[in-house]
Amino acid sequence: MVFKKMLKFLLKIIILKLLIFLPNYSLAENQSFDLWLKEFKIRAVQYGVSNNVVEDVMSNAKFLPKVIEYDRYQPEFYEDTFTYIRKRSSNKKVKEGIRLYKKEKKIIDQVEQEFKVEKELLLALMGIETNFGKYLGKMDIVSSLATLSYDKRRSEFFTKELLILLNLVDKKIINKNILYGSWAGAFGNFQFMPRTIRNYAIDFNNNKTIELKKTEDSFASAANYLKKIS
Ligand SMILES: [Ca+2]
Repeated sequence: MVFKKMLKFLLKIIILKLLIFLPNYSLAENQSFDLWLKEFKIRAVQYGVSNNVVEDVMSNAKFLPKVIEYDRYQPEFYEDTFTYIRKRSSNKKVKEGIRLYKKEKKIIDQVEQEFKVEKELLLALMGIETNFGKYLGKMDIVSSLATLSYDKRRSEFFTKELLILLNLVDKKIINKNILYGSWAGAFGNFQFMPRTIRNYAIDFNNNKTIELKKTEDSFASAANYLKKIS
């Protein structure tokens, strides 16, 4: 039962993802990254982030050409649909999900009951996003978001994401030392963007910090997200 249901969700999520990411190519000239950074820091302080956190977190922000490359060549576009789906949904993936479920049964069942979100959906989503926590991404997401903010293509969107992230660090909701994730700034087992963290993430085990790379907080946060958007 878990097997079939999860496979069904895997396919559904992949198709949704394919529909969401529509290509949008427009290149424009950029000012220098350093100048952008200077202006961004001023904006962040105006946004309400403390000066210390802005200086501390942004001091290591770098322009990452690779991020721009990824942004222009997302797999949704350079793989044909069949290859894309085949790579991401398989019986093997479902089996891995079941293995994780057996290991974390207590927490996952608790989350399912409390939020009324099916565990198979949560597992399928985690399988698609990070292959059950195996690919959390190793990018410094402050630099990823800075690069995409600096880049003209979707500057406003990513600037806002970066401001929200700094705000979360400032409020000590998110630890600044673990900000590694995807090239687009997504973070944790379910690849939440900063805005999703702010709006939906939960400190499920009540230890005063939201740990989206750990089962408890990440499953509860994903369940809360799915419950609220449905
Ligand atoms: Ca926590």
